Amino acid sequence: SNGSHNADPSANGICRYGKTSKDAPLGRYAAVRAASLQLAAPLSAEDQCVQSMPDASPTKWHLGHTTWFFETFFLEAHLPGYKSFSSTFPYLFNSYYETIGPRQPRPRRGLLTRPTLEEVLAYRRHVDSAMTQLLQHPLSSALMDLLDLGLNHEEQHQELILSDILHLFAQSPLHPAYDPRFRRKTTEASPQGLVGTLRTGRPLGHESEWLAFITDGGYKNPLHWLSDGWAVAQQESWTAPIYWVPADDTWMIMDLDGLHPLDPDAPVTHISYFEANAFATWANARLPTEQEWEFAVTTRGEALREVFDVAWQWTASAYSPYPGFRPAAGANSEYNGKFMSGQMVLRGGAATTPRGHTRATYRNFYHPQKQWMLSGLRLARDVD
Ligand code: AVJ
Ligand code: FE
Repeated sequence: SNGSHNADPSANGICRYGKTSKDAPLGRYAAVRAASLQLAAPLSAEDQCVQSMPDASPTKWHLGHTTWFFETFFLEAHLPGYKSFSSTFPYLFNSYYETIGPRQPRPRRGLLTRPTLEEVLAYRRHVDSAMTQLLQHPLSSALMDLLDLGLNHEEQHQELILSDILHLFAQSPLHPAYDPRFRRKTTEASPQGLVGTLRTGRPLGHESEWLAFITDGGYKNPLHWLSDGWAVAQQESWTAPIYWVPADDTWMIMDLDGLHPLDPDAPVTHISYFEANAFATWANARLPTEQEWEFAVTTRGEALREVFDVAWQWTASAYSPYPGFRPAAGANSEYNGKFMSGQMVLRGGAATTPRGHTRATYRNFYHPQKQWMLSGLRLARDVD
């Protein structure tokens, strides 16, 4: 892991914590597990039970699922004599592992009023105490790798908790703030562009530029759009990014700090690949491939801003296996490999990504029509 990003730990009012692979396993485990609870702390039990759409999960489910992951892959498999917490929780908290067994359908996770939040928290304590036992002994290198996976998995769900709670709160007429101190960063001047065959005017589209795209009829002109994107934009009547709320003759933006006026200097966030691509076409530019993105960041990273700590950046690359990719052995072969169809790669990191989680080679991925995660864009232009 690389903890050099997000230099100001309190920048967003979002909990950041220390975690490097040099730390002892038990310390790393405890820090990551505690961070999930800290993220949930501002939320009521009601907030944590509701599911706003099939892609989003209740916070309570995230807290149970990450616990199930350690119970299933560590404790059941590697702690002799481990007593499972409940015979029904594996059905409730298995996400998508066909090889593990049947599960609650994803769109119905919000119907789980039972177990109560208290019971899920007791599940966490039960698993944490067994994990503490396991981690006190020296770990084989296979178990060390599995611990990396389990901790990175929980960190991915920490970011998902925030994406999902924002989507939930955006449905509320009260527009609640998750954390009134959360502030999106505004883009500093960044004249330098990408190197090699590319350059960028500015790294991320500002809200004022996105506004220009809208007022120029960007959402109404099929010529900017990919056919699949145009179809979903019509189907779902897209006129602006999902968290833009019309107000008189301007826009308000819903974010983790609640509803606030559009900030012309803030980078645009929560956009689908289709919107990013349409904007790039309109702006006479394109999205970089993931190889171009990585080359620029690893060779000229210090000249680029907002690489890891504002919004994940869509690339023009499909989430396909690299040559030589082999899924992990066993049930965890289902972790990533089976999703390598129909999704696009995002690079970088976001304001909601746990500190030290991401790196220049990290491949995030989502379906091209999804908008609720903390996505943004970085433009590329061919040098003529
Ligand atoms: C990498 C964010 C697309 O949400 O499915 C969570 C993360 N993997 N549990 C997802 C993940 C397994 C993954 N994304
Ligand atoms: Fe998961």
